[in-house]
Amino acid sequence: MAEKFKNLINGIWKDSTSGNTFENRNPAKWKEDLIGIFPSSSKEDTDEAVAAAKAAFEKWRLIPAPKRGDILKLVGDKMNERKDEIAHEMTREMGKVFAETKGDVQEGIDTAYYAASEGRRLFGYNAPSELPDKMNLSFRTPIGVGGFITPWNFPMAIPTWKLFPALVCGNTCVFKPAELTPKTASTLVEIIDSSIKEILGKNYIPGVINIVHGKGRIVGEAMISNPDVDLISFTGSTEVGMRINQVAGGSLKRVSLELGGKNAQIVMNDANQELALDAVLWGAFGTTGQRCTATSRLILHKDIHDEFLNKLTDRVNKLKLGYGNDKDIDVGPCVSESQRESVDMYVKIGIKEDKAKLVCGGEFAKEDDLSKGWFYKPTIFSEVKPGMRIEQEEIFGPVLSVIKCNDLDDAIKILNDTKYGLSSSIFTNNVNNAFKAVRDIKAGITYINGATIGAEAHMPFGGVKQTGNGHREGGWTVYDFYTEWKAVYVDYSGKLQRAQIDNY
Ligand code: UN1
Repeated sequence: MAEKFKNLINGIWKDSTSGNTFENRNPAKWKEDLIGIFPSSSKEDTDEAVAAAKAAFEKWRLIPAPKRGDILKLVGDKMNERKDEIAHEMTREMGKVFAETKGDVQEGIDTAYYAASEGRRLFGYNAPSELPDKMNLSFRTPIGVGGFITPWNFPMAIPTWKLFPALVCGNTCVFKPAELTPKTASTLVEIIDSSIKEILGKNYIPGVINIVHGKGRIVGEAMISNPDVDLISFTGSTEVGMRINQVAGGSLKRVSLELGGKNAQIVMNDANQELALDAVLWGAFGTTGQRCTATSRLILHKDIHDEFLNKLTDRVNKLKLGYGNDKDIDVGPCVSESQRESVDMYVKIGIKEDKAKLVCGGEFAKEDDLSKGWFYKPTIFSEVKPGMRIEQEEIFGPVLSVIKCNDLDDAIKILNDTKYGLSSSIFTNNVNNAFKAVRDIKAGITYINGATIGAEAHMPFGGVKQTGNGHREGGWTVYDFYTEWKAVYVDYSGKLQRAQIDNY
């Protein structure tokens, strides 16, 4: 019998009022491994969770921030203790290899400890008053109820990027995780709720963290249209992000969007080629290419193009596909059947419409046990030209487009010429090339001699153009999103002092 999971609303684990459920299955062994049954929740469940979060906010905002930080410290400790167990289960539900799911949990632990310490900072600033015997201060204050909608590719790290800073700042949370990775999300919420209980004891506040499983079309929609939700943080597709911005903007909610990417790695003729090869393999095929930061374009200088492509193809053909909890696996499956269909659709577009050259891969992987899951062979297209669909549209799978360039200016122009701007990378041993790239590449993240993936938890994370709406996650930058500023003027002169009038 598969385990049955519940929502957490107002401190109580309960089924959906709809009575509907959905299955969570292993993408590497689809038919044989049913992980759990989860509630497919209704608008009523979502509204109930928002009401609980709204009530909890009035108590939670009064808990001193360092105490809220202590809770996050305990959350980080618990995640650390359970790191391997959580990672194995995450590999089981979303497919990426165990080393990577451990990294995903570690990113959450880093974010927890960062948030814990921020509880003792949350700095505001003060400034001199223009009047005598008067003091000017400013404080960060919590906003209220946050709605959080997260994707399946980083089932632990991405929710922690949002929930942890939101909580330390004194906001309360309603969390709707991706339907493909509900188990990792449930574990995270159980850890947060039990840590609140342990630290607050008899003063435990139910409703600070709520999880409502189910469909974006129902739970997500209910969240973004509920007037009691004050802010929304979403990571996912540009299309859905635009819809959220429209609906949530209608009631002036604060909205943070982390959306698509079409990231490129440039390799110049003066680069360390072996290093650049390792990086592109990791950036393009790690996580089966299912990262917003994945390398989906490789821009090769014409002098090294042929040699580099040959070496890369050899290496790609040696990548070992399989279940990510088995030993020595390089690449797991696509997360779902429909995701694999979408990858295959783009490969067909690459061949038929774009007329690019298929160098390797380009089909489902079905040898032996691979036929049990949603495996796709790592794929390379060469002779890709700027403007082709496979060069412009986000594929979110193990497909790399190789483009030849003439020089640095040409490379940067090709790199910049998409509607997205998340991550980017250049391999060069010429310091002038490197600094020019840092200045001219239009992206939120640029790596010099590193792959496009692997951002660190304490650095600003996000992108330009249609990758987002200007906010950043990670580091202290995200604390601007989860707080409202309050300016406070203290007049101790004992008389009415009119600013801008009595002093000039
Ligand atoms: C994502 O794919 O949405 O920088 C997040 C990276 C990871 C996070 C990726 N730390 O690749």
